[in-house]
Amino acid sequence: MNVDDTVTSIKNMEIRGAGRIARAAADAIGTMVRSKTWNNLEAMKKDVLDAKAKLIASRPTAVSLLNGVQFVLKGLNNCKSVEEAKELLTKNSDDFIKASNEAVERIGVIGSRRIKDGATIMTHCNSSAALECIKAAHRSGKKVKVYATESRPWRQGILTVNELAKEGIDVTLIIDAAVRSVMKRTDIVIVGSDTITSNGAVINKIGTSQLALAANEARVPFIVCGETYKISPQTLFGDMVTIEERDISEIIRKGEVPESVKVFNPVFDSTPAKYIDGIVTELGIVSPGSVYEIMIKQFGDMEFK
Ligand code: RUB
Repeated sequence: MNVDDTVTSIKNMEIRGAGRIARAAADAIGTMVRSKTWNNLEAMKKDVLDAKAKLIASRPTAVSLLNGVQFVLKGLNNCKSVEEAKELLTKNSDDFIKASNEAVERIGVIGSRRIKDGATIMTHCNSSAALECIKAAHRSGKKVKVYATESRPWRQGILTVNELAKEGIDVTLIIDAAVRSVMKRTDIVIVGSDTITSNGAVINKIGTSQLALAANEARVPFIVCGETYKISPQTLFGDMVTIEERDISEIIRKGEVPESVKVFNPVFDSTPAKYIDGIVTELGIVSPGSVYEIMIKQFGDMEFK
């Protein structure tokens, strides 16, 4: 898919989920670099940087998008010719997509070890990484039961229940307001992440922090899954994560309430580190307090800004 179509698909949520949008953005740059011809390196760099700007603006919260694109552009400034730059960026794009898919698979294997045979799991929204843990546990022969939240307003929970049911997993759909009540029957919560900050807080679908509070109150372990490129090095320097606000038409039909009524539609929230028992990455399970070390290991040689 070309850059503009990818941007449109990300904006209108045809492509959604932090990992998927990062892979789509990497693929869009790879496709552009493969298919276009340039007379000089400066012209190519300009197009690539324009594409980067459009792609990273398509959804503001998931740092996976920025990190994925940065990965593809890594080394561009050292290239001496268009041919060299094309070869490098094409390889970077393929490498990122491969590594990203492998990371999800690895997270599934590692995270599944935290799921006991007979466990009842609660999940929120639709996270490939979180669902991979549940599927891997199921495939390894563990009997699991899942409560999946509806995740208003986009109802990504419908995707989740379909995906899990297809695998033959015992899954129950609940409304978001049922979280605290159903937590009593839950052994472990597993969710995904859009951005992980340097102090171990996790930004994920709106409502995630409610699951975390309810889990904390009920002494239920709260596990987050995130590929290491969900970590935001910028947060180390005080940058705040922008919480995306989407159109109110996602919540309310025109004319349903008087014009004077304000409607607010933030689509992500932040869960502080103190409510998180572990972050499952492709490198292993880390405590939220160890995010900084992982960040340095993974991003040490990259430009943070
Ligand atoms: C999706 C969402 C997911 C994370 C992680 O929100 O919050 O939990 O993106 O997903 P949206 P993954 O539907 O608004 O994009 O593990 O697939 O990267």
